[in-house]
Amino acid sequence: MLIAMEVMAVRGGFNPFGVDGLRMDYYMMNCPFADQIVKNTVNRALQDDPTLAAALVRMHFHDCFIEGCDGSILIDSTKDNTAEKDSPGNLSLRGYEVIDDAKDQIEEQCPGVVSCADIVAMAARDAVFWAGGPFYEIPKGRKDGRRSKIEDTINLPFPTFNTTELINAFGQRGFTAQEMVALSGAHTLGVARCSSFKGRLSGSDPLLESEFAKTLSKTCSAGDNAQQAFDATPNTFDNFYFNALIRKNGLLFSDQTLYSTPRTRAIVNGYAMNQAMFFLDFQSAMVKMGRLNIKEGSNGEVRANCRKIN
Ligand code: HEM
Ligand SMILES: *[C@@H]1O[C@H](CO)[C@@H](O)[C@H](O)[C@H]1NC(C)=O
Ligand SMILES: CC(=O)N[C@H]1CO[C@H](CO)[C@@H](O)[C@@H]1O
Repeated sequence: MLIAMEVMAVRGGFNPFGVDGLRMDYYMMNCPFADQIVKNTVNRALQDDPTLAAALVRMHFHDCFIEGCDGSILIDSTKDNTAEKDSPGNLSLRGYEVIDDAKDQIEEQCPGVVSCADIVAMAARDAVFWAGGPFYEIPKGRKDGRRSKIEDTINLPFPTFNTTELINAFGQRGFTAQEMVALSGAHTLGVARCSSFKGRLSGSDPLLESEFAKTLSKTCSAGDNAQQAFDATPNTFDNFYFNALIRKNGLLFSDQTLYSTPRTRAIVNGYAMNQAMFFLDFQSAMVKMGRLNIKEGSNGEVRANCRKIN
């Protein structure tokens, strides 16, 4: 059986063990209820506050894009180290207490086994599904990293990026333009604060349509922290985001730019027309994102407390 699977893997067929050491059944023997605990915890939290679905999905993205999916986003700053989470531009990340809650319950059942990075990845998966998006199974076995530095957050894409810059930023991490557009579709959930898009209102943004500019100005009249939803259904995972781009109602420049170049415009049109296709591409891109620079073996650890390096 094992040999047969290895042969398949060599031939490039479906490999249940993954190309790295990640496996679907990684916790089957030593923490069989890990997935269930995360799912129940996320569902309970989202029942109380549906806006946390967006937060949990974004948390996984920021975790993976900085230093790989290694839970570095969860680390609290100490007197000697300012962590990723304390960078001004990224402060609107939320939902840390949901991860802590799941981790506490898991530690009670199987101490020292399940990494915080895996919990973040599972929580994002469960948040997408809870919000009406696709269910996708994810391989597990990520180890937690020991580095979390504010300066690393410079590696996140900026909301001012044009399509070329977005394709480059995601291309550097092995994503195609199509996968980048699919992942941007995560903006079907959640909100941005005025500070993230007010630069568009200075009159220099050729992609900003005048009616939509009025909407954004009105939002920003309430200050930098005033929130604007990415689409009409910010707590529902659907393809409305892509329809908004077609109507020139993309919230960030980095959203609307996807409709401005022929190559990505075709992808946006496709997802706006066919939600099932968006879901399919999104789930495989999320699984791929969840494999970015993962740490294994002695390159990482299983943190006892997600906020602190052991
Ligand atoms: C393509 C490049 C991307 C850029 C430039 C970008 C930028 C941003 C910005 C500026 C915000 C608003 C932050 C705020 O004002 O508080 C935001 C929110 C969000 N981002 Fe992205 N993002 C990108 C890709 C992604 C990806 C790949 C995901 C997940 C797979 C994601 C998930 C989210 C979610 C769910 C929110 C809403 C958060 C909430 O409501 O709490 N983003 N993004
Ligand atoms: C995108 O931005 C880069 C860097 O600022 C610039 O060189 C390039 O011309 C821009 N591309 C388009 C299509 O606007
Ligand atoms: C996307 C974003 O706003 N990133 C910012 C996170 O915080 C760092 C540190 O302030 C900034 O350099 C990034 O631009």
